[in-house]
Amino acid sequence: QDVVAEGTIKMQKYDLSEITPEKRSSLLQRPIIKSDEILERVRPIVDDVRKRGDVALLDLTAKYDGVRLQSPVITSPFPPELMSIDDATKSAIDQAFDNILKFHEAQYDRSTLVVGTMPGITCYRFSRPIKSVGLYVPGGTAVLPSTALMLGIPAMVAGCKEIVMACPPRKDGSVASEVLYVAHKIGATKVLLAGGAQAVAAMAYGTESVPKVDKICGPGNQYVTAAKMLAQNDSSAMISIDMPAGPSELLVIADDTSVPAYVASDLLSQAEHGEDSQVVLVAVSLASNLLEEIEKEIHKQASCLPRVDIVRQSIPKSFILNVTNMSDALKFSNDYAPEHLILHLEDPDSWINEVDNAGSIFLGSYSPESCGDYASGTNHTLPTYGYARMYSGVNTQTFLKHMTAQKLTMDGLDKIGDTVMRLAEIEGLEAHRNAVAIRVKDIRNTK
Ligand code: HSO
Ligand code: ZN
Repeated sequence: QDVVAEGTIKMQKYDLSEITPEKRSSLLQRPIIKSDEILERVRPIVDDVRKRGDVALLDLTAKYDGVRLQSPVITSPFPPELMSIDDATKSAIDQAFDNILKFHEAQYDRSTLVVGTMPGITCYRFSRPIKSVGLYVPGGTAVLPSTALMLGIPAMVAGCKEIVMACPPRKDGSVASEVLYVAHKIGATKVLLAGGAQAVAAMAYGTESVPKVDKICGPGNQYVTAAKMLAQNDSSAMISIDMPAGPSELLVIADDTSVPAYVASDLLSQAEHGEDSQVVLVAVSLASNLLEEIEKEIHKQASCLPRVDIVRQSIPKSFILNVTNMSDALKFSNDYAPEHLILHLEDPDSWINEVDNAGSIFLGSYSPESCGDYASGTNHTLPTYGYARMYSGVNTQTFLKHMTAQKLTMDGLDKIGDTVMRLAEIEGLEAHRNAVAIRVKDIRNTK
C-alpha cells in the first residue's frame, strides 16, 4: 500500500520481478532530445557570430541575457574589485581548489613511455597540452564557481597556454565574483561574458576580441550542446569537444543497512538541478518499512527546499526499482550507465569491481554526491545520458594529447624491413615499399 497521499512528492515504483523486459528497457531510456529541431535553431546563431563577430555576440547577449555590454571579454589580470568575496567563501573555494588540484595533478604522468619493440626499434609516447581551450561555465539562476573549478583546474594542470572561460553575464552585465575569483586562480587568460550557442560559436571560430580555441569543454543546456556538436562537425572550426551532455543523473543502490534520510537527501540533491534531472533508486530486498521511510523522507525534505518547484517536476518522473539481489541491481545499473552512482551498501568497496559503467561512484553512507560536486577532489563534469558506457568525465587527460615517436637503428631497419615491404606490397603501395628497400639494399650490401 502507498504511504503517500495526494500532493505528496513521490517517485514511481516498480518491482523488477513484475515488469516486462520491454518495461525494463523503457526504464533504462533517457528522455528523447529533439536534436534536429534544436540544431536548426542554433545554426543561425552560430552563423551570425561567425560572420559578424563581436557585433553579433553583443547583439545576441542583449537579446538572450537582457544586457547590452560594451565589450564581451574581460582580460587578465582581472580587476580585484570584481573578485571580492567574503572570507568564508574564499576559504571554501580555496579548500576545494586544493583538493581538486591534488587529485588532478596526480593524474598527470609527465614521463615518456619508452618501449623497445624489437632490437634496434624504440617507440616513445609522451603528452603535450592542448594550446588553447574554452571552458563553458553555465549561468542562469545559479552561480556555478564549482564548474569553473572542475574545468579550470585540469586545464591549468595540463599546462594549456590560453584558457578562455565563458559565462553568461547577469542582468547588470557582471559576472559572479566567485567565478571570476576562480578564473583568476586557474590562470584564465580571458573571461567571455556570453552564454548559450553564441558563446560556443565565439570560442570555436574566434571574434575580434575572443581568441579561437582548439577544444571546448563544459556542461550546458541543449543549445550549448548543439552548438558544440555543430562546431565539432565543421572542419573549418577545427575543434574538439569533451563529450555530449544531457540532464544530470543519479542512481542509488541501497540495502537494509542504508539510512533512509541520507538516501532521500542524496536523491533530492540531484533532483534539484533541473526539472529534467533523472534520479533512480534501486532497492535491494529492502524491508518495506525502510522503503516507506525513504519515501516519507523524500516528501518531508523536498517540501522544505527552496527549489521545491523543480523537485516537484523531477521526482515524479523518477523511479524506485525493487530487486531481490545485488546481481540484478548491478546489472540494471550497468545497463543504465548513470552519471553518478551511490552505493548505500553494507560493504560498498567490495562491489566496485562489478561496476562497469558509471561516471563517478560514491561509496557508503558518508560519501554524498555533494562532496564530489564541490570539493573532495574528483571532477563533476561527467558523462550523462548513458555515455558513461564509452566516455570518461573531464580529467587532466582531457586537456592533453599524446604524441608518439620512434627511432630505428640500421640493425632495427634490417630486422623489420622484410615485414614492412611485404605489407606494402599487399596494399599495392610501391613508394612505401621503396622507402624501405632503398635503405635495406645499402645495409645488406655493406654486410
Ligand atoms: N551535480 C552536478 C554538478 C554540480 N552540482 C554543480 C552542484 N553544482 C553535475 O552533475
Ligand atoms: Zn550537483
